[in-house]
Amino acid sequence: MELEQSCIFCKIVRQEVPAKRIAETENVLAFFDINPAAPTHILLIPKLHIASGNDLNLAHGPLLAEMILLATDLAKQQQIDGTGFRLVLNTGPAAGQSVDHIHLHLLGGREMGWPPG
Ligand code: DGP
Repeated sequence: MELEQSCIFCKIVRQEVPAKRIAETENVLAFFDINPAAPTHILLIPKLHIASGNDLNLAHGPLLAEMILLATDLAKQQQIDGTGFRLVLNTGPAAGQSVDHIHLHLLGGREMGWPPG
């Protein structure tokens, strides 16, 4: 509970911290990343606090589907579906997870290398 009170993304959900929101569903909020790494860079988060991908289980299946389908809808809306886009779920410090509330990055609008750095 204490973690959820101080979590920056929970604060965005509660509108205690401003964010440029683009879409939401019953369980998912989408907003533009404050530090974009691509011409289109949107974050999709569950409205309820889940700290990391390590905390996911089968019961989260419908939520994950909701996140991915909203991301693909937004990719169409942002017109990056044709050129291509990337969905990223950084999990843990070595992968670069800096906010302990799961977030799916939707990145597009530029060429991307593989493997990612
Ligand atoms: P990651 O490194 O995977 O944990 O990505 C966290 C992302 O969250 C990073 O790209 C910057 C973004 N971010 C952090 N704080 C805020 C915020 O207060 N508002 C918005 N819009 N994005 C944020």
